[in-house]
Amino acid sequence: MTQIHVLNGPNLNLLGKREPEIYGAATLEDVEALCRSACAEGIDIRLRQSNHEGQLIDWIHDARETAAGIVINPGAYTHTSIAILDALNAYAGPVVEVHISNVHKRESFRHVSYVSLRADGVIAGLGVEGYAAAVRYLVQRIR
Ligand code: CA2
Repeated sequence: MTQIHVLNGPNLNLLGKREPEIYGAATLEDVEALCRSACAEGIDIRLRQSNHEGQLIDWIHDARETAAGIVINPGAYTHTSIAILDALNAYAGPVVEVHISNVHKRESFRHVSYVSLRADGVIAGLGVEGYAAAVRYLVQRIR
C-alpha cells in the first residue's frame, strides 16, 4: 500500500505531557489519529519519532523505497542539521516541513531552517492541525 511517512524529531515524544502552553495538549498518538483521518483510502500513515539524528536519517533513507511523501517535524534539528537536509535531498518525493509552534514568533535561532531548503512546503504555528494539513496536501499530490 502507498505510504506517507510522518517523521518526528527530538523531544516530540513529550507532546501533550510538558509545555502545553507552547505545544498544546495533544499527544503523538493524537497526531497519528489526526493524520489517519486526514488521509485517504489506499494510502497509509507511518508515524515515527526519534531523539536521535542518525535514526531520523536512516528513516529518510528508508522512505526512498517505501514512502510516496514525507511529513517531517525535525524538532530542534531543523535549525542545526545539514545531515538531515542531505538525506532529504536524496529523497525524490514531496516533503512538507511542519512545526507545531510559530517558530518565527520565537527566538531568532528558530528562524533558520536547513530543512526548508528542501521542503516543498512549510507549515508553522497551526498546532498539531499542521500535520493534518500536510497530509491532505500530500494526498492530493500523490493521487
Ligand atoms: O514547533 C515545533 O514543532 C518545533 O519543531 C518543536 C521543537 C523546537 O525545537 C522547534 O524549534 C520547533 C521542540 C520539540 C519539543 O517538543 C516538546 C513537546 C512537549 C514538551 C516538551 C517538548
